[in-house]
Amino acid sequence: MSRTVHAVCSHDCPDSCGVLVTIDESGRATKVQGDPKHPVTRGFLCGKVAKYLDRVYAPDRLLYPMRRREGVAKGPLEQGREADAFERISWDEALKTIAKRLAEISEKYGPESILPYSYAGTIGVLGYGSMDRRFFHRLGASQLDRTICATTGGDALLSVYGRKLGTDTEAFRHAKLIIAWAANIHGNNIHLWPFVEEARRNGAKLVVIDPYPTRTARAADWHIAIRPGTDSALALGMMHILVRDGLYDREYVERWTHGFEQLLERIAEYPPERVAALTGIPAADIERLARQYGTTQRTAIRLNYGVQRSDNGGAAVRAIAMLPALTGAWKHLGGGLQLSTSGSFRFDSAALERPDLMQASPLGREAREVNMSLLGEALTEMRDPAVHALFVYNSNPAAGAPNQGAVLRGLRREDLFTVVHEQFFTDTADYADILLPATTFLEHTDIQGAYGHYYVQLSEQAIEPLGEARSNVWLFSQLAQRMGFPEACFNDSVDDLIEQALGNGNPENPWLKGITAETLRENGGMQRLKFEEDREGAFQPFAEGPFPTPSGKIEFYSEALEAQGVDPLPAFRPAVESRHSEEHERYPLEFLGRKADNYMNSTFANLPGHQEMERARAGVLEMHREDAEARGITDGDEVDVFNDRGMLRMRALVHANGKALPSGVVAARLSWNKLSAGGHNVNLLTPQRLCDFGGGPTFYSVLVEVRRAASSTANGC
Ligand SMILES: Nc1nc2c(c(=O)[nH]1)N[C@H]1C(S)=C(S)[C@@H](COP(=O)(O)OP(=O)(O)OC[C@H]3O[C@@H](n4cnc5c(=O)[nH]c(N)nc54)[C@H](O)[C@@H]3O)O[C@H]1N2
Ligand SMILES: Nc1nc2c(c(=O)[nH]1)N[C@H]1C(S)=C(S)[C@@H](COP(=O)(O)OP(=O)(O)OC[C@H]3O[C@@H](n4cnc5c(=O)[nH]c(N)nc54)[C@H](O)[C@@H]3O)O[C@H]1N2
Ligand code: SF4
Ligand SMILES: [Mo]
Repeated sequence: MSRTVHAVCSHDCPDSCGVLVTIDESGRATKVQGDPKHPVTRGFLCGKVAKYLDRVYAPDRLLYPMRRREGVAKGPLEQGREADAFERISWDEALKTIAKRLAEISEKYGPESILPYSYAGTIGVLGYGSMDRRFFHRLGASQLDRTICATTGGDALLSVYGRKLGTDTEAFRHAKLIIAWAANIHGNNIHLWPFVEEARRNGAKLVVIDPYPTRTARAADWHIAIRPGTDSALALGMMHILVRDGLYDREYVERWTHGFEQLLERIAEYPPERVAALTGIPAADIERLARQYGTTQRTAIRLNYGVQRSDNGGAAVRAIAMLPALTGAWKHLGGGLQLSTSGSFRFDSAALERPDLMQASPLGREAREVNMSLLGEALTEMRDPAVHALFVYNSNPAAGAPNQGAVLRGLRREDLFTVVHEQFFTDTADYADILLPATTFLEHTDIQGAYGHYYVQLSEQAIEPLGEARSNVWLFSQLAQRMGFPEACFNDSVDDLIEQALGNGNPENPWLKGITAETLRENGGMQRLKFEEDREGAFQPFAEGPFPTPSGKIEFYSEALEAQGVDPLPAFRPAVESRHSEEHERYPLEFLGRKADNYMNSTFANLPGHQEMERARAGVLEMHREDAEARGITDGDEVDVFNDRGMLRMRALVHANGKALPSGVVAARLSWNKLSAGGHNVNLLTPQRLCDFGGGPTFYSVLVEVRRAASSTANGC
C-alpha cells in the first residue's frame, strides 16, 4: 500500500509550495505533486521541483561523511570524480574531529575566528536557523550578517511601512493593472502567474519593467526595458507626474503619510525628460505609465529583489514602494504592492536561536558580525582575529558569492579549517576539509512560512534519510554534545522546536495564535494566518494606519535612515559601475549575471534533466545586435567577457530583435563553476561593493567589455 505525506518545498522561492509525496511499501518516494488543496500551489509544481526525485535519488548524492585525503590540495575537482579526493569516515569520527578542531581554534585564536556561513538552501524554519544558531552563539563564533539576497530591499520596505507585508497573492486576481517590477514571475514565482492571468482575463493589463526580456516580459502587454540601476529615477518621475496632474489620493496622503512636503521638493527634480535620459525610456512612455497607474484604482505592483542588487538599490525600492502610498492603492482590493510577505509570520526566532547563549560562551559577550556579502574580504583580509574555521551549510558560496576571485583565494587557504554540510559535491565542497551529508526536505520534518503568500505549513518527513544523510538540526545538536555544552536546549527535539517556533500565546505573533503542529495536521498540513483584518476575503495590510514606523505613518521621509547617514528621501545616484559612471569608458557594457530559470541559484545545476531544460542559455552571453556588430561578433561566436576582476569564455547569443535587451546591456546566467568553461561562473565578474544601505551585494551593477575570442570561428563550429 502506498501512502501520501504533505511536505513543503524548502527551496528559496517565494511560493513555498505544498507538496504531496507518494511513498510505496518499500519506503521509497515514487511521486511528488503540487498539493491541490493549497490555495496558492493549486496542484502544480515548477519544472525544477516536478523532477525532484531526480535530485533526491541522484547517483551523485553525498551520502557519507568524508575527510579530505592527506596531500590533496583544496580546489576545483572534476564533476563525478570528487569522491576520489576524500576518504569516507564515520559520523562519530567526523563529529569528534570537528569538535576537536573548533575547540583548538577557539582556544588559540579566540572563538570569533570561527565563521558560520549559511543562507537559504532550506527556508524551513528549523533548517534555516535554530539549533545551528544556538550552537554558534554558545561557541562565541562570529555572527554572520545574512545580507546576500534581500536585506537592502527588506530594510527599504521597512523604512517606508515598518513591516514586510504586501498585497495578498490571491488578491492579484482583482487587480486591473499589474506591474511586474524587476519580477521574473515565470522564472522565479510561477504560482503568482495564474492570478495574473485571471486578472488579465477580467481586463487587467500587465506591464513588465526589466532590462531583460524574461518570459514574463514577452507575455506582457507592455515590456519597458529600463536601463539597469535607474529604477529610482523612474519611480520618482512617475511620482512627479502623478502630483503634477493631481492623480494622487490627497486624503490618504494627508492622513497616513509622513514627509509629503519634503517628497514634493525631491520629485520636482525628476521631470519626464530628465528621467528619460537616465532610464532610456522615452518621456512619452513615462507619461503613459504614470497616467495608467494614476487613473486605475486597483493597481498591484509585484516588486522583486532584482531591483535592489545595485549601488542605489535601497533608494530604488523605497521610491517604488511609495507609489501605492501616493495613490492610496492599498485601500482597494487587488491594489498595493508585494515585495515580501515574510513579516507576517513572526516565528519566535529568539527562542529558536537563543542569542543569549553568547554570554555563556568563552567570549562572554556579543560576537562581532561579519557581512556574508564580503566573504572574499573576510577570508583574505580580516584580522583581530582572522578567520581560521569556516562552517558552510545551506549555501554554496564558491558559486553564489560576489567577488569570486577573493572568495576562492580564501577557500584555498590550507590553514583554514573548512566544514561543508551538503547534499552534493558543490563548488564549495571542493574546498572542504570535512564534508558532511545533508538531508533533502523529503528526509526531515520542518515548519515553514513563505515570502510570497500567507500560509504556514508543516513539512512532514516522507522518507528515511538516504545513506547517512542528517538534518541541520541533528548535526548541530550532536556537535553541541561533543563540545560538552551543558544547556538543555541542545537536546530539544524537532517537535519542541516547532512548538517554540509557533510560540503560542506570544503576543508578538497574534496571527499564529491557535496554530499548532496538531491543528496544521488536521488541516492537511497548512493553515492561513489568522488575520483579524481580512476584508472582502483578502488581507489588505496597509489600507489604513497606524503603521509600525517611528512616526506611525508611511514614511516618505525617514529620520531613521537619516540617523544612519543615509539620504532620508529617495534619489537617483549612478552606480559606480554603470553607463552613468566614469568606469564606463573602460568597460562600456552593463552586465547582468542573472539567475537561471531552471535552477535555484546554484541548486539543481548539476542535474542532467535540469541542465537539459536550461541548455539554450547555459554558457551563453546574450547581447544586443548593435553591440555585437560593433565588435565583429556574430551569433554563436565564442567571446571573452572581462573586467578587472576576471575573464569568462562564453558563447554569444545575439538578439535578432534589437528591442529585446537594451543596447549596452549584456546578460548571462548563474551555474556551478566547475560546469562552466574556464572553471568560473558569472560571479568572477561581480564586485565586492555594497548597496546604499542594508549591506546587500551589487550583483547587477557590473561593467564589462566583450571581444570575439581569438580561437572563435563563426557560428561556433
Ligand atoms: N551573480 C549572481 N549571484 C547571485 C544571485 C544572482 O542573481 N546573481 N542571487 C543571489 C541570491 S538572491 C541568493 S539568495 C544567493 C543564494 O546563494 P546560496 O545560499 O549559496 O544558494 P544555492 O546556490 O542555491 O546553494 C544552496 C545550497 O544549500 C544546499 N542545501 C539545501 N538544503 C539543505 C539543507 O537542508 N541542509 C544543508 N546543509 N544544505 C542544504 C543545496 O544543496 C545547495 O548547494 O545567491 C546570490 N548570488
Ligand atoms: N527559477 C528560479 N527561481 C528562483 C530563483 C532562481 O535562482 N531560479 N531564486 C530565488 C531567489 S534566491 C530569490 S531572491 C527570488 C527572487 O528573485 P528576484 O529578485 O526576482 O530575481 P532576480 O532574477 O535577481 O531579479 C528579477 C529581475 O530583475 C531584473 N533586473 C536586474 N537589474 C534590474 C534593474 O536595475 N531594474 C529592473 N527593473 N530590473 C532589474 C533581472 O533581469 C531579473 O529578471 O527568486 C527565487 N526563485
Ligand atoms: S521552487 Fe518554488 S515554485 Fe518550485 S516547487 Fe519550490 S516553492 Fe514551488
Ligand atoms: Mo535570494
